[in-house]
Amino acid sequence: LSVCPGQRFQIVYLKSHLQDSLFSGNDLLLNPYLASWDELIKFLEALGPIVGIISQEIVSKTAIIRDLAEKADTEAKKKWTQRTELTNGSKVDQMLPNGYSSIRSMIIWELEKGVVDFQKQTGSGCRTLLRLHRALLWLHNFLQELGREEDVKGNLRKPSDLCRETYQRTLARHHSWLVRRAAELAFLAIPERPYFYKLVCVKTQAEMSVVLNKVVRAIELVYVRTETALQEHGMLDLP
Ligand code: 1PW
Repeated sequence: LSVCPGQRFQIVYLKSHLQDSLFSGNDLLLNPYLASWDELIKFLEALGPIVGIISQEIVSKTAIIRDLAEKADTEAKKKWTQRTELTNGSKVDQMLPNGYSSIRSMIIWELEKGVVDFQKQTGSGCRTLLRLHRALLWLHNFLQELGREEDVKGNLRKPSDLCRETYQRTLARHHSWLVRRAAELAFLAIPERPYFYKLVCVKTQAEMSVVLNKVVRAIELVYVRTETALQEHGMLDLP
C-alpha cells in the first residue's frame, strides 16, 4: 500500500469524524457526518474495483447533500448581505444561518421549504440521508462481524461471507434485483483477512477486534441518532 496522506483509508480519521459529528444531546453535525462517509468510501474503494464502482453511489449521495448545503448557504448569504448593508455592511460570514448544519436542522429546514415528498421520489437531503443511513447499518454490521474473535473452535469466517450475510439481512431489502446481483459480484472479490489487517494497520485478529469495536461503537451512536431524528418525523420510508 502506498502512503499518500488524505488518500489512503485511515481508521483514526474515521473515528474522529464520527465523534466530531456527535454534537449536542440528540443531533448530528452534517459536515463531520459526511466526512465520516468520505473515509468509509476510501475503505470501500480499497476492497477492489467492483466494490469501488458500487461505492460511487455513496459518493453521489454525499455530493447531493453537499450541493444542497452550498445552495442554501449562498441563498442565506444574499439575504444577510442585504440586511447588513442597511446597518453597517460588514462581517456577516460567521453568523450565517444554514439549514444544513445538522441533520435535525436539515429536516426542519426541508420540511418548512416543502421539499420533502412523502409520496414520490425527490432529490431532498432527507431522502438522501435515509439512503446513507441504511447503507451505514450494513457497514456497521459488517465491521462488527469482522471484528469478532475466533469462535469456540478457533474458526474465523471469510470476510466475503460476512459481507454477503450482513448485506442480505440489512441493505438488500431496499435494493432492486439488479443492484442485489451487482452486490453479489462485488462480494466474490472481497479480500481475505490479512488484507483487512493491513488496511487497519494491525497484525492479528485480536488487534483488529479492538480497533474495529471502537469504530463500531462510534458508528452505533451516529446511527441511533439519525434513526431517532428520521423516525420522529416519520421519514424512515421516504421514497
Ligand atoms: C463491501 C462490499 C460492497 C460495497 C458496496 C458499498 C456501497 C453500498 C451501496 C450500494 C449501492 C448500490 C447501487 C445503488 C443503489 C441505489 O438504488 C440505492 N442506494 C443506496 C445507497 O442504497 C437507493 O438509492 P435511490 O435509488 O433510492 O436513490
